[in-house]
Order: sequence, then C-alpha cells, then structure tokens
Amino acid sequence: MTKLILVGGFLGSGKTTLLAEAAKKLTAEGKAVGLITNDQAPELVDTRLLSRVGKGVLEVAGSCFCCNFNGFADAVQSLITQGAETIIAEPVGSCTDLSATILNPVKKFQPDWNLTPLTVLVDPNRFFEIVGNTASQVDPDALYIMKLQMQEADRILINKSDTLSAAEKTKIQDLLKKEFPDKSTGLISAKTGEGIDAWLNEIQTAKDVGTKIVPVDYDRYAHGEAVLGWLNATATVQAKAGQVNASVLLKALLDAFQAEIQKSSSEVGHVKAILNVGGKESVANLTSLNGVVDVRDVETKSDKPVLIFNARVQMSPESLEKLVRNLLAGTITQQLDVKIETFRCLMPGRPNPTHRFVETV
Ligand SMILES: Nc1nc2c(ncn2[C@@H]2O[C@H](COP(=O)(O)OP(=O)(O)OP(=O)(O)O)[C@@H](O)[C@H]2O)c(=O)[nH]1
Ligand SMILES: [Mg+2]
Repeated sequence: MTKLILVGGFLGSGKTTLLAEAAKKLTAEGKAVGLITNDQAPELVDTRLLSRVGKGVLEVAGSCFCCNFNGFADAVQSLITQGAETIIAEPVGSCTDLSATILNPVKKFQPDWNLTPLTVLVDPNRFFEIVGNTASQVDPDALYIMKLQMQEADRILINKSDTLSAAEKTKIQDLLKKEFPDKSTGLISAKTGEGIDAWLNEIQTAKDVGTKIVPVDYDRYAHGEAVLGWLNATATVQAKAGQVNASVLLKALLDAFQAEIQKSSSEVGHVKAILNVGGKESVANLTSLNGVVDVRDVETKSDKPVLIFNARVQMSPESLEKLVRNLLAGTITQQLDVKIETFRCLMPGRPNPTHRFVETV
C-alpha cells in the first residue's frame, strides 16, 4: 500500500528542504518516491528544486489542496499509477485545517492509501513569536494560522535546530511541553539531517493520523492569507557579455528586493528565486524581513537560462507587482537581458474547502 506523508507548516519553515532530504533517504533505501507541490499559482521554485530528487514531481497549482481535494487526489493517484511507493506532499504554507479537509476525507474516501501522521514544521523564530510572545511584525491573523497549524498537527517539529543554542533548544522544549502537553513534538534540522531518520521511521508505522480537528474562524483564516501579496514570475535571461555569476547576481537581486521592502516594513512570508545562467544554477531564499538572504548553487540538468521568482510578502499585490517589475528592469540588467515570460500577482482568495469533516474518522 502506498504511503502518503503530508508535511505542513508556514511559509519558509523548511518543508521543501525536508521533502528533498526525506526523498533522498527513501530513494537510497530503494523506494520509489513521488512528490507533490502546491501553490495558488503555477511556476514554482519548489517544483524545480524537487525535480532533482524522487521519481516524479507533480504540482497542484491554482488553489490549495483543501480547496481542490480532487486535484490533490488525482495527483496522488497519478503518482501511484507511475509506481510511487511513498508520496510526500507539501501543502501551501499559508494553509491550515488540513486534518478536517484532507486527512480525514482521505481516511474516509481513500482507505487504501496508507496515510501517516500530519507533520507540521515550524521555524524557531516564528515559534517564539507565536508561543513565546516575542515581538512580531507578522499580522495577528497570519500568526493565528500558524497557531492553528500546530494545534491540528499529529507531530510538531521545530525545524532549523542547527541555528539554535543549547539554551534556546531547552526553552523551545519547555514551551512545547507547556503549550502542547499531549502532542508528539521534537526538534529537527532539514538542512543537516538531524532527526530526519527518527521522524521518518516513526511516522511510517504510527497509527495516529488526523487525530485533531480544531475549530477554525474562517474569517480570520481568510484575512491571515489575504494580507499576503503573492507573486510568481518567470523570465528568460541572457548574459550580455562575458562571464556572469548566477549566485552573485541572484544575491544582488534579493538584496535589492529586501532593501525595498524594508522601506515599508513589509514582513516576509517567503521570497525565493532560482537563476540559471552562465552554466550554473543558484537558488536564493529570504524568510523574514530582516533575515539574511541565503544563496546556494544547486545541481541542474538544464542549461536553459531562466529566472523563477516567487514572493509572498505582507503587502498589496499591486505594490508587490510594481516593486518586482522595477527590480527586474533595473538591478541585474547591466549584466543580463531579462524577458518576462509569465507574471502572476494575486491575493489569496477565501478558503472554501471541498470537504470539511467536523469529527475524526
Ligand atoms: N539553517 C537551516 N535552514 C533551513 C533548514 N531547513 C530549511 N532551511 C532554509 O529555510 C529556507 C526556506 O526553506 P524551504 O524548504 O524552501 O521552506 P518551505 O517551508 O518549503 O517554504 P514555502 O514553500 O514557501 O512554504 C531556505 O533558505 C532553506 O535553506 C534547516 O534545517 N536549517
Ligand atoms: Mg516549499
């Protein structure tokens, strides 16, 4: 029976990084792994990143899994038909109420799928903002979504443990015990691999799946999503002359983006971009307004120069669109000709799930 693993958690918490690591580990054990990404719009950095690992990657784009249960189920079925033995799916980071709208409907309508406990990843800084009441620039309704994600989780994993001191780890463990005394919780690092084997082994035999359905105020949930401007763009790029360095250019692009949003103090959900040029492919991420732009080179099978830019920022879609169009016409154009191919900028609509269970199955 095909195993199905859902990894939720807010924007930038590390889901795609964990999916990639878990897929590598399972593939090394000889398992055929399928992956599913999800977004409000197509052209995803995540899909391109995950296409390097696993047997097949499918994208459910245009709405979240909950609002397009059938699209999600079709993607799972299609990967099963292609021979996937384990499927790992990443719902949109601003999505919650998954136990009521995905896990319990799957248990009822797709009893043949071997569903594992709902895992929710949390960034440690966001965890302190939600549970530890440290100052936050995040809209209160977006914080409400993050709290719901933890409340409904079968497993809460505080990710990025490699960035934490021993004292911070102890503080997190104490807060987890106090706030979620009945839940299975832990610390992992999707980056270094710490805790991934233990998590994977444990969830694959566990039986507590979709155990917690929590009441959700859909007005607050809708507002928490609507405060985010959402932008997915792609462009073909061409070096003007001589050698260009993909990671240097990408860092310049995201640094310039960060400098602009700092002027309006617009908190970041997640800004991520891929640039393939000069025979190299680099990826860059920014997960908070005053965070550090993380840039790294990644393996690629494609030598087609391209830029993919995905931004989820606490600002209006109109302002976000203007900012990114100006940026693409400015920062990197001394070295690159940039031709925008696709450009979608939107505000997520009100969530309207296909199914919503009120009790666990
Ligand atoms: N230091 C550290 N960074 C991490 C870890 N896991 C992920 N990151 C970084 O966090 C950023 C976001 O990671 P992603 O895996 O793209 O996050 P995500 O949850 O998939 O984000 P969305 O798809 O936008 O919801 C990237 O810069 C990752 O390299 C970790 O364990 N440690
Ligand atoms: Mg992701």
